[in-house]
Amino acid sequence: MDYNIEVYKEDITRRLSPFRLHHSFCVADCARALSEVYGWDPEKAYVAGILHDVLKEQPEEEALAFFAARGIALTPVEKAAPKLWHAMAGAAYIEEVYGLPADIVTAVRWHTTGRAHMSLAEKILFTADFISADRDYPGVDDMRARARQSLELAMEEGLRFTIFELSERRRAIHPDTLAAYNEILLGGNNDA
Ligand code: DGI
Ligand code: FE
Ligand code: FE
Repeated sequence: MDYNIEVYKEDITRRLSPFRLHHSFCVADCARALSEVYGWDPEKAYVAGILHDVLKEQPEEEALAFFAARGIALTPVEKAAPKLWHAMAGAAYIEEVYGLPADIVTAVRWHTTGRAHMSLAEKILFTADFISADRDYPGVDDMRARARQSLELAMEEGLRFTIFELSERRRAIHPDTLAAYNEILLGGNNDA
């Protein structure tokens, strides 16, 4: 499939601040590199990275109208966490507007929370968002080392950090975040 990468770049350049634009390019490069190691299509990974935060700076009222128009109902946790909306809206947007394939769409859809039974594409984008070149939190180099060993190792640590931070700030943890964490922690697909 041919991807109109120049069109996607124009789209994010129009929609995102310079800071987040730079982040998107870094995630795209990182997702491509991880794909070369772990075996997803590097071009798809680059596209997913470019577009993963495409609606991150969409005004909240617009996001809510976007969901309402598509009959997408938010759970109470989602209603209380506008930071989760860009993944839900972004996935619907890139599917509708660009007709992108399901592996790219689901990678964008779950790049913020993760979920149980993640695909390779989902794991690669989720991990790339944590370790891209623009990230500089304490411990990021350890995260990069983990990601070279295994995606699950990096994801487990990333999810633990997210759950810790959110609980410190008295924020709700999305069930998909917990499902992703529990599955990796227990070492496989442990339903129920
Ligand atoms: O879009 P980015 O900033 O690059 O990164 P992201 O899509 O991973 O978004 C991170 C934000 O999402 C961060 O502020 C925490 C929030 N978040 C992630 N998982 C959960 C969550 N917020 C809630 N309330 N619950 C979650 O499970
Ligand atoms: Fe994001
Ligand atoms: Fe991001």
